[in-house]
Amino acid sequence: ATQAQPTRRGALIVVEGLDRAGKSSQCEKLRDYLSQQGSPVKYIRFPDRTTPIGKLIDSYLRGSSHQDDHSIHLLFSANRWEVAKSIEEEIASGTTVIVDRYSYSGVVYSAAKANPTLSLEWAWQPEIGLPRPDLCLFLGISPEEAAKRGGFGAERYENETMQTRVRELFRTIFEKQNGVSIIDAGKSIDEVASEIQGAVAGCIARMDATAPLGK
Ligand code: T5A
Ligand code: NA
Repeated sequence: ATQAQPTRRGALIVVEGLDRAGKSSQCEKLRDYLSQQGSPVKYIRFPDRTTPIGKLIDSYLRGSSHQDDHSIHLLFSANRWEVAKSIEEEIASGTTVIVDRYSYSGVVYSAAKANPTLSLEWAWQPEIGLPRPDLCLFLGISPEEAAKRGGFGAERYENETMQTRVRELFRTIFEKQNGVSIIDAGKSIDEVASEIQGAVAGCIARMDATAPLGK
């Protein structure tokens, strides 16, 4: 008698890191690599500037509009919640989803503003219940190396004070977080890509693909 195969879900892989660390370049390379291997894969990024909420975020980041710190924080979070269900559906159907920035960027950039009523703890609350990554890759890069890749751009947060605080806060949260792979993103694009491929293969081999995605 043949037994029905249990449905294998996809993995949720988050790529985080400092500005100019090469997150988007690496997400694209990972998507192409997995898809060449025959794995169904989808690449999404946050903020998703195309939705109505995303347009408010885009205008804020470009400096064309002002938002209260708490208010913009909740919009970034809402921008994730508006696609949470579709991420879960993709994963359940067997597709691996690669996410370019996620809740970690969400809490770190907001808490880095040092607003007295916007603590890391406060910032985490609206993220609770979002799909939980199976693997988080953190791309670390020195300020000097990042500057070689174009220096600061024109967007909000692209300044020395913010970037220094962001760097410290990322270190604080990733020191006590499980399931994080720290990657030296100062190496060449191909070296970083192959390190990421190794970490992703390890995660997929270890995870129980018959158990549902965490929250
Ligand atoms: N934010 C975001 C919040 O405040 N709250 C939130 O909840 C979220 C989700 C926009 C801002 O929003 C904040 C954080 C940000 O300040 P964004 O749109 O992701 O976030 O920012 P981007 O400007 O698109 O991305 P980054 O500047 O962070 O760049 P990436 O994606 O890390 O780097 P990438 O791949 O674009 O590469 C940058 C340059 O370096 C080169 C590339 O070719 C490119 O020119 N490069 C390399 N050069 C040499 N060696 C390598 N290994 C290289 N890898 C890439
Ligand atoms: Na990017």
